Amino acid sequence: MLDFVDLEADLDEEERLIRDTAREFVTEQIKPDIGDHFEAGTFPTELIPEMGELGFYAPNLEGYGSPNVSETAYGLLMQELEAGDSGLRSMASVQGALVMYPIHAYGSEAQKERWLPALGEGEAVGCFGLTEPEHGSNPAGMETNAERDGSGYVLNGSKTWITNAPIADLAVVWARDRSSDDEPVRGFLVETDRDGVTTNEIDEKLSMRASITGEIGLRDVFVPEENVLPGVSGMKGPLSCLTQARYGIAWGAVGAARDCFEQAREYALEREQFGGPIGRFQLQQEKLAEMATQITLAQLLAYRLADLKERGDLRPQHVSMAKRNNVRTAREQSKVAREMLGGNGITTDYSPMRHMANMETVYTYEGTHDIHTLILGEELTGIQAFE
Ligand code: TGC
Ligand code: FAD
Repeated sequence: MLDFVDLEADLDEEERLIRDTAREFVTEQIKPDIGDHFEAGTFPTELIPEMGELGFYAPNLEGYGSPNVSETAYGLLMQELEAGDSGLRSMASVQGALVMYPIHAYGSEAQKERWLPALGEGEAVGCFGLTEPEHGSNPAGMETNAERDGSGYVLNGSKTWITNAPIADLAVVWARDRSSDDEPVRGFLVETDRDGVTTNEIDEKLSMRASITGEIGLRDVFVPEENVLPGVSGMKGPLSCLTQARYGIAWGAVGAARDCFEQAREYALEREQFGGPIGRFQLQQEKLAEMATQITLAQLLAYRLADLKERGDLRPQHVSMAKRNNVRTAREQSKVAREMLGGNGITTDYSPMRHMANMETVYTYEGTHDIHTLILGEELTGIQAFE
């Protein structure tokens, strides 16, 4: 596997073990069938509990069954899962960074005990409802709202493009609390079997086909007071979760790009044209050299992020730079790898075109490339250019 500057040498035993466990899982359980899942537009849901047993959901959290592994170990896990498919990493990212993290960071003791072990073991599936049909890049404009009603709240609104919504037991829904004058955004734990909740699947996707995506409809849905996340109010709630998930994506994208590189290198050495392997042509070697260089740079950024996160110095802007850069790298290099595979490259027998299609989603979700550009622009100039 590509590790040009020997980053492996600095890993501890636990980090190697977690990486190798995930790599083996992907090799044995994902790679054989992922092309079929991609074609069929399905996710291997039967593996969700096994992924829990293997510790793939938020192992970097502490307590409630989570082992509190290092941020490097967590990153390596995301990298290996996304080398299998972005849909697989998405499953783990949403469950861990977008559902378990907010409950862990902002939930009551009862909420933590009720949900964290079940989600960690993959007995329950969660989803994260922030995006709305009319409010994607600017979630602060959300219309979904909560009205006080006796001992709880009544929720109305709709969320769209929600990973795992159709198979989720629990949705973390972000809504405006109309009972306060300033209508702050608050997080609500909504069990999907509550009256008034619908979770239709979105099935026309040409990207992320091995991931289940849906809407969340909320029509006069009652949730008791104890389902509100008590520890946060305002956009900081959902945005802080995005920082966790974007961190995982910065690592994951490296895995997808690496898988494309490995496939292209193998193909270049095996495929013969004009009397020998195509890997002997300088044009092909230039592609491999550039791919390896870009992937190595992305790896270095991801490792640096882990160090900053470990010592508590990671800022959202650092994560924006890495999400933006590493996903762009994976998007561009998957295209080059596809090209090196010629006609075979457009089939699901090989991974690059599947990764390439997935990268269109990864480039767009968790803050589009443009939005991360503007976050960095604000950091560098002090001038906000969103509006
Ligand atoms: P702004 O006024 O800048 O900030 C509001 C408060 O939030 C704090 N904050 C953050 N905290 C932690 N992490 C971050 N990334 C944060 N960004 C902002 C900020 O300090 C402030 O706190 P306080 O205490 O002062 O109140 O917020 P804004 O509403 O103007 O945000 C601007 C913008 C454009 C950056 C933000 O809206 C944004 O990031 N938009 C992109 C939307 C997005 O990424 N959506 C993702 C939806 S979830 C998803 O795609 C899941 S895919 C999952 C999968 O399948 O893997
Ligand atoms: P828009 O915000 O409408 O953007 C359209 C275009 O305009 C983009 O190119 C964008 O970069 C550009 N643009 C927007 N604003 C600006 C600006 N100020 N300056 C310059 N350009 C701008 N959301 C969730 O809440 N939970 C999930 O689990 C989830 N999973 C997803 C899974 C998939 C497969 C997909 C595709 C999306 C998912 N999303 C999820 C939604 C995702 O986060 C949004 O699609 C994303 O935030 C962009 O919003 P939008 O699609 O409405 O695009």
